[in-house]
Amino acid sequence: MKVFLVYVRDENFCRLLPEKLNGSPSDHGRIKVMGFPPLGIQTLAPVLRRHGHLARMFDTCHPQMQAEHVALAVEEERPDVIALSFLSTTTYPAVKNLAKRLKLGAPQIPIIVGGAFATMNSDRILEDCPDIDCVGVGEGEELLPDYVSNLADPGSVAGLVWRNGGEIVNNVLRPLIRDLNQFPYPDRTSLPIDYIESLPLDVPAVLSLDKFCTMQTSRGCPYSCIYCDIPSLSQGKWRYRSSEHVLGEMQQLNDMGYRSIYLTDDHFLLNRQRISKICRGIVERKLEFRWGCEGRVDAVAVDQLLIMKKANCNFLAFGVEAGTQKVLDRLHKRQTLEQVEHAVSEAKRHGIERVHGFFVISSPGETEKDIMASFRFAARLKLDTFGFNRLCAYRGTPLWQEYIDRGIIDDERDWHKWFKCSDIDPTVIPSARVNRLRMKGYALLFTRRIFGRPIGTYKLLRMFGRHMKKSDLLKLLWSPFRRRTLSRNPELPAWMIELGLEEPERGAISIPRTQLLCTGAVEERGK
Ligand code: B12
Ligand code: SF4
Repeated sequence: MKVFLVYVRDENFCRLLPEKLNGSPSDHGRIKVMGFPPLGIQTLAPVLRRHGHLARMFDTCHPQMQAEHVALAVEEERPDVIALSFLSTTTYPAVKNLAKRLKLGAPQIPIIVGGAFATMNSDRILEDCPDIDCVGVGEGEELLPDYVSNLADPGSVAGLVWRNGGEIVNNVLRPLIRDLNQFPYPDRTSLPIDYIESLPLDVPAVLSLDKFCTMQTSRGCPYSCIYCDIPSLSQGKWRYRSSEHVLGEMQQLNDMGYRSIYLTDDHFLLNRQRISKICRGIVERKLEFRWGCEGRVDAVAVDQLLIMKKANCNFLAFGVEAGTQKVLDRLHKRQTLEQVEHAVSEAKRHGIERVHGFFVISSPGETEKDIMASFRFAARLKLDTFGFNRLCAYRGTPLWQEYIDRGIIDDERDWHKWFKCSDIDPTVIPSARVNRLRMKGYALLFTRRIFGRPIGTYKLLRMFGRHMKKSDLLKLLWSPFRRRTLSRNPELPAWMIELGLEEPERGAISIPRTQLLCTGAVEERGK
């Protein structure tokens, strides 16, 4: 069978490398894109091939892989299945548009979708979008080949949600894959795209022009932060590939010339022994790439940081989230401020080049004082970079459920949306005020940084300045203080729209005390 695998992107998370920087030698007709590679389809393509199928990949970041180009390829090559892959709620409208366009040209070719959002919303998607034929729930390595081999008998494919005439059928769930070592390594060569290590910002923030890719060595997370979809996606379990299997892939990447790797594991830092084995392997094999990862502050052992540094780990991102214990507890973060301070300073002491802190602001119950405390806390930490995003609610998280229970979200009508908490929750500081506080906080943070750690700041700016125009660097530095013009109106729950409310009536909703004790959500994501 022939399968088209199409990764659908949010436009604002990728862009073509500006021409000025485009002259490096590894061209060969490949385009260069500042963004993360589509690891989901890169993972599934070789698995399908191993089952004897043909797999062709598309990534919508490529100017020649837009809806009209994919539609043309479908009409010319007549694949047996079109598989659309996307990550988040924010991309669902683009996926619907693409499915509609593809169905127009080839109504008889089945379209299956998969990925995190599709997994959480399978039957709703089928009710909502007639152009999508079925949804693959969860991991695709076993499900997709099974589906492709059983097109005439979708009822037999565990994990599939499909349409049988007018009825939506939920097949039995497919258990999580136990042995993650059994699959081939992702295909990082077939797409004619080189992905450039960069920050997902509105200026070309290129970090390096070295060959860059992502990799996943483990899946899931056993914690339960209230803003995060991972616990429900991974059923609270953490599963991992053996260090040998991981090192095999790393060796391959090294030999292919990759010099920068980002691990997209939900929580790479969970198992000390495993980290140690992987890092020792990198050192012994003399692998030359540098790498980065994300993890929780409470999982970092000093001995691992030393070996991680030796193994060329140059970037570590921690989910700090807040500078008050009250808010951390509300987010169900299960970490202390002391643990944050310890992890960050140990990472710097061991020489990790760039230590990043993810923060969220405008959590339920967070006061203006609490927000400023987070900025002051950030200023005290030895972080190199930081991001303060407004907390958001996504379907599938405990926070989403809290909002349903509090009558703020109507799951029937709002399931396809995502919300900034400050737009919908009366216990959260209003959005406009949050933005002003954020500017004030950044001003404080930048001032303390420049005067408190001038050499560190200079080195950091030099690192960013290597591949960025001076004007872009200035724009980047200025961006936190820029007055934001909204690119879209805030997403609001159906009932607020009906009542013509542009923001929640603060103080109007009384919240049961028990619910106040455990809840929150992310604009980007936390750890
Ligand atoms: C890396 C990452 C990013 C990268 C982007 C990566 C990229 N390729 O463009 C960056 C940092 C840019 C990013 C941005 C955002 N992200 Co993000 N991201 C992740 C993360 C941590 C890992 C994704 C990954 O690499 N997975 C590894 C690959 C192998 O897995 P996969 O793609 O899911 O594919 C597997 C299955 O899903 C399935 N599958 C995939 N496609 C298909 C198709 C079919 C047909 C089938 C059957 C199966 C199937 O099979 C694959 C193998 O098992 C996930 C967390 C997670 N664990 O999913 C969050 C996650 C997906 N992100 C999330 C969010 C919210 C966002 C943002 C909206 C945040 C923001 N506002 O800034 C943006 C939106 C970006 C976008 N849509 O383009 C949420 C989504 C929640 C939701 N309900 O929407 C997640 C789940 C994180 C979380 N803590 O909740 N993200
Ligand atoms: S935010 Fe990080 S630590 Fe919390 S549940 Fe999600 S992946 Fe786990």
